[in-house]
Amino acid sequence: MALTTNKSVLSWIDEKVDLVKPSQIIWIDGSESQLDALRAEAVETGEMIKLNEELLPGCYLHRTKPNDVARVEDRTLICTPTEEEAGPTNHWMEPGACYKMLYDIARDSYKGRTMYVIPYSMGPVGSKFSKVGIELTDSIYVVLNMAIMTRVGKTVLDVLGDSDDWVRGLHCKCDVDAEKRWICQFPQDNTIISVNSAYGGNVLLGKKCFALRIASYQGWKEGWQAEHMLILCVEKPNGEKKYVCAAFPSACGKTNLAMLIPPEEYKKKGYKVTTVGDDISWIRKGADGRLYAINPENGFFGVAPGTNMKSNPNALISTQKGTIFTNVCHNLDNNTVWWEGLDKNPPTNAIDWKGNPWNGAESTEKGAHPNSRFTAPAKNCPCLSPEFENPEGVPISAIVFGGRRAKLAPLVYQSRDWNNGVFVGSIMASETTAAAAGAVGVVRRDPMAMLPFCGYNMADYWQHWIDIGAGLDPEKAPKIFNVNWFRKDDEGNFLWPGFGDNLRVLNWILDRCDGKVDAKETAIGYVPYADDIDLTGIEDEVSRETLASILTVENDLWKNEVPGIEEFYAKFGDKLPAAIRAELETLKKNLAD
Ligand code: OXD
Ligand code: MN
Repeated sequence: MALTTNKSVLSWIDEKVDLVKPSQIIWIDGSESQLDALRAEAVETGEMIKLNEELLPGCYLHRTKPNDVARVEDRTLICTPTEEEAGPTNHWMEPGACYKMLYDIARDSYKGRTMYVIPYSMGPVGSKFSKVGIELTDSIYVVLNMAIMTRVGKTVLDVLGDSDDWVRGLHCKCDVDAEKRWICQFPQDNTIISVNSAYGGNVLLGKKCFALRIASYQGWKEGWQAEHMLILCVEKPNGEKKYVCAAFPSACGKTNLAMLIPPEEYKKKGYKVTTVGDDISWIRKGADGRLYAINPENGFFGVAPGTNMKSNPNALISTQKGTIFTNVCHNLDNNTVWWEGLDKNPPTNAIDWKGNPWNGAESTEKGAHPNSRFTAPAKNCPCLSPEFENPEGVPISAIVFGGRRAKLAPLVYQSRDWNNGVFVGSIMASETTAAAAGAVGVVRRDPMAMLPFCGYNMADYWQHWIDIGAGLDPEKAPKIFNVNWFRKDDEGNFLWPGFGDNLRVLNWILDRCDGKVDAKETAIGYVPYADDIDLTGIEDEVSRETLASILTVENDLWKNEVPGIEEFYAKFGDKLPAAIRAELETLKKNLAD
């Protein structure tokens, strides 16, 4: 039975029912009993495997088709009326043509199947930050993942009432045919359609599709921001809490930074780090003139390989109950899961991510897919911030951008002001690693880590950043920084230990925000004096000289960087904001001086 009388909801669902022709419709009410019945059904059909209840209570394993293991950027479309609205960094299709293509694929695809109607809230239900979505899906796996990643159920529809302000989402698993796989966003219609995939990033429509692509467009129109940023809190020994938002391209340790464990000396002094979010921030101005952020998600969709008790104990502990694992290795000896980098004892009696028998002592193949995932409830996280559910969000002191650069960017630098900070975000780039297909060490531009996630023209997005800053009192605006944990020596060794020691850098950042520490002005912005970063406890690993070397700004290297920036900016033609162009001219001038 329908859980709402909202006409816009009911008529849209009727239309989609006519299109896909399900044999029955089930509304997800958010009750544990309903979710439990779905879990049982998924186990019965083999869609999920129930794991050891004693070791991993409430946990399940799912395998996707081997052709369906990651987001598909070249099949992700932004369907705005004109190509210019989508901009040069997005794949575009005219909405009419795209709807026709998708409807032809989706038509009758639910025949003999159930349509699940998932009402969900991105953000705490009823918060002024939050937005409602409805996802139609024919996959129980999607329902159960959405029930972890978002707030689902009847209460969401009660809050929506008769409003038309909700995001339409249609997911059709179809035949999981990679040739007919499309992930399409229609920003002007508040609509997302995803066909022929069953992999999380493509089908959990609340996440990348809504909370970034559609929401970035909504934020542009409504005066707020949806960003690909974690949110963490540094609690100082005096009890003061400071919140930081940070954006990094993938494979730069975002989840690890969000759940950072302070070094021993910091712990002893009373420092604590808590997590508000590990992937997405929705940011808006509060009544006091400061910027506030929420994490619109309710869980972590994290990469499993490499997660272990040393790299990220908080993430690992988060996965020990109520978690869905996707494409990891199944240890048959104790009915648990394993992945590369979990420990040094791969199971010998196991099933790999493709569903084949696997012996970790002998096999040269991977047991878990490199992009295998855990979907874990945020409430499991031992370091979850008490402000996680705060409907008012948390006040942001600093915004941090970052990337992986072996030589160029210093360990940390501060932008001169807001507009310069927007420029710093716009030139973000990372050197590719062996983890992704393609050449290693190639610079990929990824402004604000939003390249695959910005739902409109990136030039308009940068202008939106500039406009947000213009509406802030500079005293109250977050200060903007760039970090690079990945500087290497000539032999290719990392020069900074990273992980928990990154708190030493965060501490300098927060001291700068409070005006407590001086900095050296360079061509690109302010860098720390080497004496101002605390090395207590790691002096053997990082000498003062090494630290000084990774704080250097080499003007010659930066001069070499400029043509790449200009080439990237040229794609935007006249739409490039004048303020951004002016920042580039200032950089060139500073480098020439
Ligand atoms: C993610 C991503 O899965 O950014 O969070 O790709
Ligand atoms: Mn992400």
